[in-house]
Amino acid sequence: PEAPASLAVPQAGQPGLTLLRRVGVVDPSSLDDYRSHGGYAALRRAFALGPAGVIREVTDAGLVGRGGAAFPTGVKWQATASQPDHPHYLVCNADESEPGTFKDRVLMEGDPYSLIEAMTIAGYAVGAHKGFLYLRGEYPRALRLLDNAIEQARARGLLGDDVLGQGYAFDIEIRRGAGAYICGEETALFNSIEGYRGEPRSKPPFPVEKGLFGKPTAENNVETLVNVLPILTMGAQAYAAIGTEKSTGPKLFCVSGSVARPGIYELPFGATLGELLDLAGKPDNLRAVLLGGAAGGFVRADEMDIPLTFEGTRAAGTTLGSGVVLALDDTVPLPQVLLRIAEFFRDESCGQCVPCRVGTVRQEEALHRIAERTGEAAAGDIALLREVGRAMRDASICGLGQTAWNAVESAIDRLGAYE
Ligand code: L3W
Ligand code: SF4
Repeated sequence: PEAPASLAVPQAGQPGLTLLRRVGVVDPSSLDDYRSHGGYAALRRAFALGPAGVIREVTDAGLVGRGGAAFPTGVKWQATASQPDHPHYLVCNADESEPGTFKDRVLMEGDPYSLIEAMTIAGYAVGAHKGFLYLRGEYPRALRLLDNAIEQARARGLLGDDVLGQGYAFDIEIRRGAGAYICGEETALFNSIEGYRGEPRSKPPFPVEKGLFGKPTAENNVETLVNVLPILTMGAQAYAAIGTEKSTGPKLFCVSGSVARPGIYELPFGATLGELLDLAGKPDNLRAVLLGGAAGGFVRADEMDIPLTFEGTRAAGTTLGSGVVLALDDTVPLPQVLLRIAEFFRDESCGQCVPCRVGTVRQEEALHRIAERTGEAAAGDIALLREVGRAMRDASICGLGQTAWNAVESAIDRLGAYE
């Protein structure tokens, strides 16, 4: 189905935004409008700096991945750029499928040229001449706008054999996902592009060495790439002054659930969970917040001081993930939410490895049983959940199986679910 045209950005048009500054302001189908709002200034600066200079800026800015794992982007780009094997590839992971995550969609629908410009810069930095944009299949509006943006950029010499007359060749091909969550895992995504089943590969080797078609590949999330534009236009130092020392820059948060104003919010890293929820309209009867999506964890309503940084959420025993903030008030039936999460993982497991294939089924079964019992009768199944959860975390090949028990564990230990 066609996505609605209105973008869920309560802050649209407000001053002081960095990543969202053009969203809801520019015409997303017009290259001229993008340029008149500062578009392509970052690419010009990139050509002035040269590939090594771009990587230095991104490293000095402290940019880390926004897909959930917070890996340093400069390290990834440097490792890709330095590989002797060729060709190098750039892959943009736009298969946004984490439940509760919709930030990349807003960027792509509201400011599609920014992603095309950022991919061109990333390709230049890592020595790639071809970029793949792997787009979630259920984002038809983003597809239309990105297709148009790529076509317009080609027509104006901003993609193609001689980008901006600088002698650098780069082009972008869009590939659509087909509804499988696992294809957002980088190596399953490569398999999908190559025409194989979307099953994760074992790492190492990491994609920087052997990625798409077995070649050195830099794979980055949409939001990560879009951050490169302000890094180059404002400079690494000014960018690093936003946020905290370890989590630099602005961050997009996907706020949904029991709040008055759900949508995408941009805040500097370091704002607290309470500050964000106040912006979104926190309910008086808030019971819990799911941070990081289905792969993340629950925190209680009295934990609003948690700083929204990678290090702050880690220290609080939870995760920031891709920026999901799903609020649940005390009318929401928690066992049903947990069952829905368990069902999701059981459904989306690719089935390649036993701990995840079997564990996600056993987890869902145990949760069904517990939902019908309490106290003593549930204790055995909670012990079973812990054992299965440990096996999935320790022995699964990829992040799906490794995180499939996170939300349930946190609901039991932090929220006292089933007590
Ligand atoms: C070179 C090394 N590269 C790691 C690279 C690696 C990857 C990146 C992060 O999962 C997480 C997951 C989800 N040399 C390297 C290296 N790399 N060591 O760094 O790697 P990794 O394995 O820590 O994570 P991952 O497999 O990319 C991502 C969590 O994010 N998540 C996200 C879900 C969904 C979305 C979405 O819908 N947009 O993001 C939610 O919490 O659980 O932990 O590139 O190659 N030595
Ligand atoms: Fe597939 Fe799950 Fe194993 Fe990942 S952990 S490879 S999704 S079976």
